[in-house]
Amino acid sequence: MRGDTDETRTRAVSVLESNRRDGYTIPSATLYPFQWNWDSAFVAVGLVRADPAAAKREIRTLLDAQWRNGMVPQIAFWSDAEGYFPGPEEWGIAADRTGGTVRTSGITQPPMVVPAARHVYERTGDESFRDAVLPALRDYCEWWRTERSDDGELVWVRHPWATGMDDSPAWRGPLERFDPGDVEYVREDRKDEDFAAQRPTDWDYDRYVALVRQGRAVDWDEKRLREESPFVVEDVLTNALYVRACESLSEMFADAGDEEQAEEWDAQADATRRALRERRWDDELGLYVSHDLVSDEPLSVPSVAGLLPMLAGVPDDYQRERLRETLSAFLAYDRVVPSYVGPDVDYDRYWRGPVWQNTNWLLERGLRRVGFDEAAARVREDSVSLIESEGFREYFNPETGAGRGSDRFSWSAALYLDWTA
Ligand code: 9YW
Repeated sequence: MRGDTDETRTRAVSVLESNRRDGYTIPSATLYPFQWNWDSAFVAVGLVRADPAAAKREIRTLLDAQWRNGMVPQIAFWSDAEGYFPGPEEWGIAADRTGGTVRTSGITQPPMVVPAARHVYERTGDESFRDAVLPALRDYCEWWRTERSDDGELVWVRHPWATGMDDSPAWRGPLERFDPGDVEYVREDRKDEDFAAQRPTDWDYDRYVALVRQGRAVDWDEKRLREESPFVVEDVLTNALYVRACESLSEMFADAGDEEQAEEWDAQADATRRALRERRWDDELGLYVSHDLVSDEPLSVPSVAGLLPMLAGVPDDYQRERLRETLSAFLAYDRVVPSYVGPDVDYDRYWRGPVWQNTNWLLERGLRRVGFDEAAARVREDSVSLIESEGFREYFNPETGAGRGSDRFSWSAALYLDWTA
């Protein structure tokens, strides 16, 4: 078996090499030809096992795209490439936002880059890397709490793409509430008919595009968007990763001897963790749920995102036991973990049911943190075997195990390197 694993690892490294551009890795050569934020973070986590210098560079290039206000954008358009919509013109971000380094999209993604940087630092022990990235990482965490939090505890996002789980059924309610009007555009993400059935629907896309145009119309003015956008959501996955980000920042500052900053970010992690525990628990579903800040309503759906606060040490004893029960619904599949287990589940379509390697990786660590070691082992085993039988696919059908979406997908290759190290 180890022979097979070694051979698959070699292929994983070659996928990452072929998806590498100048200092960063694109998620997929056939689908996503630029640098994506949390994709690069997951790539760095795995790449550090094979090529530590490239892992450090991956993170530094992403941080080079940071906006002057601290936001790290979802996409950095480092070079011209065909085949993706919406490109830089559609986003219409003025170059002075980033200090002129690069054009970007106008939203962020879950702050995985902070724990990823810590992971890379931990594996390499490279203090000059730590010291070089710490100020940018701190500015990013600071941006979240000043620009993206109403109460200094939970943080919000204003586009489904920013959650990393674009067409999660959790966003249906808020998206139903607004009429996108007659939006004209040409999708680039549906390469053939089979593939189209595995991608978000036009109904979803119309709203994604309308939200981008709305942002551009007000020149991405955060205050106006907070007041006017129909989509303002405290996403449970983003908040869980924000806690991990603040914890990671605190640990790196402590390591660098800056006790004051270490304490400050530890306190922030604590505040967000407590808010998730006390305000975002859904006792009926037995997991945590996102919250719609426009209608002030919980978005109660059984999404894998609702299990991820385990990663941030959120559950109290009662919640932990309820989560154990909830988990059985997520683990009752041939191949785990589906991204969603509620009504209208679609096992082949994007974030409406398929298994993803990145949420599996986060969940495995979450399960270990709360002591569910058996479930964690199952998640790891299935993740590895899905890749060994289907290749580095973007996502997988939990009932049949069939690979779905694009192939030679970077974070699937990278996380395989970490799973099997
Ligand atoms: C998009 C790149 C991104 C991922 C997201 C995933 C998808 C669509 O692809 O987003 O156009 O940004 O949902 O998590 O980062 O792989």
